[in-house]
Amino acid sequence: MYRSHYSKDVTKKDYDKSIMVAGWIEDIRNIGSIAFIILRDKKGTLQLTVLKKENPELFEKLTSLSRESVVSIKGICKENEKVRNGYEILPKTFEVLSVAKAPLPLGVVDKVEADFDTRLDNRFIDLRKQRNRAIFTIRNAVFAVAHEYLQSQGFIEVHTPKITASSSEGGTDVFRLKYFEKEAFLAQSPQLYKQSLMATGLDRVYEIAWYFRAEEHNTRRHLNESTAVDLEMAFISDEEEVMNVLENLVHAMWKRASECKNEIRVLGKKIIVPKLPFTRIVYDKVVNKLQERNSSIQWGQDLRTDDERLLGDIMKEHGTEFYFITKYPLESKPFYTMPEGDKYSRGFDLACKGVEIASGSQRIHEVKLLEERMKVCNLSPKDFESYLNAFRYGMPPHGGFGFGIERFLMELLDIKNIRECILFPRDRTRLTP
Ligand code: AMO
Repeated sequence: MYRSHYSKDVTKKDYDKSIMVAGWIEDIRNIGSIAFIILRDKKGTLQLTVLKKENPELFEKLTSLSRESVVSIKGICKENEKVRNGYEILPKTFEVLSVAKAPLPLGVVDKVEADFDTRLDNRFIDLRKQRNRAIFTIRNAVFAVAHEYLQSQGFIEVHTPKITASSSEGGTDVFRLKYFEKEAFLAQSPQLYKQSLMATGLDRVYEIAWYFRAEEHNTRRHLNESTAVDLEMAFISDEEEVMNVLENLVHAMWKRASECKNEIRVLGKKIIVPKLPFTRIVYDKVVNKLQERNSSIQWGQDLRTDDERLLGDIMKEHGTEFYFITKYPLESKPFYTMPEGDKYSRGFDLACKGVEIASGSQRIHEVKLLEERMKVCNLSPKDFESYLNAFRYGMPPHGGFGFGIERFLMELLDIKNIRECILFPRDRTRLTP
């Protein structure tokens, strides 16, 4: 190994001993007889203090390296209160592991932020910035707790196909591809599979995976490839049981994120854990509230971005940032949504600060009704034969949700552009890196 310690793992016990550190050279300040070099690793930075008179050759070689070159250093760790970490390293030997080309396409510690496209084009450097990496450390933490929470509730993790024969969420924003002699689609959601699994006895399943939507618009909250936690549970009597799992999951994830103190500090954020249960507000009331504030929304329509934002403001005035919108009109929800009477459905959305982060419903589990609803939605049951078969031989009542992780991170960390919340975003114009 080229490293015995990360910058943040050095303790008083290491003082006056020889240790080995490795990382990227962030900055070199050469003042003639002495040089201060800032070395960066996964956990932070440390200072190398190099004295010319002690080893002129080592001094010369180290101080002439280009910024962002990768080195491994063996040296004596000395206590020094004036240095931020409380210690510095006096290098004795070193090895250059990789020399960085100059100039850099993007600075790592520059005060002036590069434009967003330059950042994304050079994401491997963009992610060297502590702030940007912190987002992914938090992302990792919230995924870990999602697994823990769902497993503790008896859900098992499943993986369903991402190349599919039919589209689950409607025709327009689906990516089509040639699958040998047939046409296939990239999965927009695991909807049809997670429901089919409810017929198997695996009656509580979840999947954390990526989905593809050919959304034409380049907005700050849409991706063409995004990540979601999807869940399906059987033997429910109404959608409230699903909403209950969702709010507990979101709460556990928010709480775990609030415990990532170092990352939150680096991001300069404050995370306040919401109280449970989240507010429930029926769709009809939402429409009234929006119309009172001069929105042009008509009953039956889905909320447009402006309406969602306005509702976020209204709910904030009532002291709530998380809320479920329930009892959506049947016509605004997908074919698999369980009707409630003629006009309404058992579909819901979960919004956070005016942004939809999840949606779900109780589903139809009777095949006749499912076929009828498909026809009303201008879909042909013939195209869904294998899905429909799963409903013909014993299908319990069930429901579930899809919960967008990048949307969640945006709201959690108050990030304005969803692209910051995924390592390598795919949007209307971006296919690389
Ligand atoms: P829906 O289409 O509402 O529902 O998607 C579920 C959640 O996924 C996220 N999401 C997106 N995030 C980023 N970019 C996109 N283009 C994008 N599209 C969706 C959102 C959204 O709330 N099958 C149903 C879920 C279910 O009923 O189980 C579905 O896919 O956070």
